[in-house]
Amino acid sequence: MRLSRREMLMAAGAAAIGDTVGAHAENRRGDENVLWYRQPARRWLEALPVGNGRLGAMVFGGVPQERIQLNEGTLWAGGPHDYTHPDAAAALPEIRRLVFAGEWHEAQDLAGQRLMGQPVRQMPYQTVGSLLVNFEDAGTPADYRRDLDLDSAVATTTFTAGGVRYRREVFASAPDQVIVIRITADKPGSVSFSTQFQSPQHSTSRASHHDALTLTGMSGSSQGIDGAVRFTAIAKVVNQGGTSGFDSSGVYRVRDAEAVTILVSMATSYKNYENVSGDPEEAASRHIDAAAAKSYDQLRRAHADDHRKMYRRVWLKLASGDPASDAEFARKPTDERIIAYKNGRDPGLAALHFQFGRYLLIACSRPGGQPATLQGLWNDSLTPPWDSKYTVNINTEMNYWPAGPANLLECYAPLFEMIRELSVAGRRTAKEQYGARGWVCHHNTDGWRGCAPVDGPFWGMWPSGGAWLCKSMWDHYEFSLDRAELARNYPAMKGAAEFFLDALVEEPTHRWLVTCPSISPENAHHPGVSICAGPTMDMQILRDLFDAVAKASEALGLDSELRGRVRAARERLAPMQIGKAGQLQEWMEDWDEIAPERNHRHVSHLYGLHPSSQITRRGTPALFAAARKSLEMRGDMATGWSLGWKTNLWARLEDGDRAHKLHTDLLTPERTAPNLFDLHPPFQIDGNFGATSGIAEMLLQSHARELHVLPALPSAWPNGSVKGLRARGGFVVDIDWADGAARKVTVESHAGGVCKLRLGEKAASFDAKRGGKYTFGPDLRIDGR
Ligand code: FUC
Repeated sequence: MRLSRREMLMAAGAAAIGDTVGAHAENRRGDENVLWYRQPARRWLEALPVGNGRLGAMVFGGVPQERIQLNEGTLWAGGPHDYTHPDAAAALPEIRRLVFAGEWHEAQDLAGQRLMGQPVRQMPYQTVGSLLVNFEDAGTPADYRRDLDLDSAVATTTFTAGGVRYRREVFASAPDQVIVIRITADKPGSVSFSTQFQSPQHSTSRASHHDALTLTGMSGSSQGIDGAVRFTAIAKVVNQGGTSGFDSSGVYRVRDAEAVTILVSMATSYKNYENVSGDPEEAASRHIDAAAAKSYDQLRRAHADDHRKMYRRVWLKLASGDPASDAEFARKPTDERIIAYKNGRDPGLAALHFQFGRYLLIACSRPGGQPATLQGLWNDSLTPPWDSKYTVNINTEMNYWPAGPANLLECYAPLFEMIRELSVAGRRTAKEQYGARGWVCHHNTDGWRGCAPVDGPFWGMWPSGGAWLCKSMWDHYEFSLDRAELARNYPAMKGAAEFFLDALVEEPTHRWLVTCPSISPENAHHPGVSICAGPTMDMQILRDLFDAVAKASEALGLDSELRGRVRAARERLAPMQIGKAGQLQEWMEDWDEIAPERNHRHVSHLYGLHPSSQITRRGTPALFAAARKSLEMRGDMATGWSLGWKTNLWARLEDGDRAHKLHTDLLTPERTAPNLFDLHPPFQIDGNFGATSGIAEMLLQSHARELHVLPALPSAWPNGSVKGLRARGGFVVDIDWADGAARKVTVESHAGGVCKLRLGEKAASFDAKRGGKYTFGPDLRIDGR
């Protein structure tokens, strides 16, 4: 590793290291983008996440021992596997008959025997282990601080011990594909430690030819399928001054150094869901050698520049009418702010929570990597909750809700890659289990792109997961108008539609086309049974899918015959219906009031209100009122992600105070960990992304073919500004508001075309030029072009 001039000066003890930014003084915008703490993390949910889309780490900031818990996004237990249950299709006619006859228990039992995947559970995403750094003679620390700067994506720990000021910085670099740990002190020769890997995997640690520690192992077996993913982690220590090397007992030690950089590289043999023949040692070595040829400053600058290209697209400032109170909250450490948040009286914390969701998406979902799992990229276990995989009956989709509005469209890339893979893997499931063309994916998938129903029929007998995933492809197009990306994704969308054209059945009473068997995700309509025909959510999802395929085929000039067929099928789907209580019915029958779990966390039938736009205030007022009634009937109390969804739903209902109340319920210690990770509980990252999307929906909506500015501004945020939100139609919007009303709105058009702008009951349209930027005052008059 070459040393830069500044590093050499530092190594000579010539440069003092500042408390917060110090030698790396940067254009920071104050603490509003920083999570910080006065003590080290005692448990995983206090540690701070860094990630580059493939490599993830949780930083504990301990004084005698630093623990860096490590993840590599492709380390899945088991190996390539197709869960399809062959010949399941033969049982379908009888199951359908039983469902239409109202013999749900019999239908559900038969589905359990004949339709479930083999095996009936999928495989978990797993941890690599941890790198431990043990410091000698650390003494009692003073002036301790640990923080995560969302703007530079660097986790920093500083403290004074034995008269020496120590500083550690940790980041996960996307340009250099390594995790970088930098340890410095303000007195020469003060950095001494030993380091080692620790892993719950079957693995071995050894000294390697890189003068480094190398951990190699194999992912665990699961569901009777042997672990087949080989992995390598390399930690290379580069010290300035002092001595370093393996001691006689094989421990790597650094003594009396001025400064040390530890580079951590990880790779696995996973190439894709069918192929695990990669060479992890080669890949991990390649990245470590390339990074070791650069100075710490170079690595850090390249990392921060790369991260900021995405992060700095959006800035958010939220303020109450009481600047002194806002400032007092802002001075508190993040964990104390979460405890104090009860009444939602800290708008700065809501803004930090919004930006943290954006930070997490950048850190865990980058082109070339895997999509965000239930825990994003961060998991310290071999057997995490729900296997830390992809639950596609809400959770995976929710992870990507902020990608459009919060201006991070490229974060969709791994999700789209997964959907394209599912569109291949799910063909066999469609054929064998339904005798249908196209492809299908049920309520879960994993690293092996499982598509068959799993976990038992009550939860798994739901054929619409793949169709819902396809909505994100159409969302991407609506936000970006990027036809090339649409063309890449269209075959998967088309295949999903083809499946339903074959697999929908006519229901006997109205001759509507419906899914059967299906469920309204995870909710029983009668005690113990969820199996049914044509639940409202399926019909809404299919209306969106057929619509998207018709519009996409038109935009791409393809498949006019198919377009006609999906449009015709769309007209015959069971309609949304309003029940006796004035609610939007969750099922084809009016069962909402007799269903056993009235407060069930899933609000599936409200998909039509959000994320879909089939229910709008001005377009479908009766359904809009019914959706509100359904949400009232469900009540507010829920798990983390459900609160996140309800925040979005209340925002779409244009009730800012209620949306704010739901977000406040989410941002309390019961639902948010000290490190701001969402708690179902346990930790599930979807609530973070749901919250970020929900706040965006409170400030700007664009689903009803207009840019609706401040549609659901809560009274708790009378003043504020947001810069860089994206809207459908290729627009980017900045808003300044004061005393609860917009003062200035700027609309930038990336694609040109008519733009309709709404502010409360006032609306105005104008022709936007491609690249044009337009500013409006509160009266919606253009201030200049
Ligand atoms: C669905 C939800 C659970 C949990 C799990 C990962 O099954 O019903 O609440 O979020 O996914």
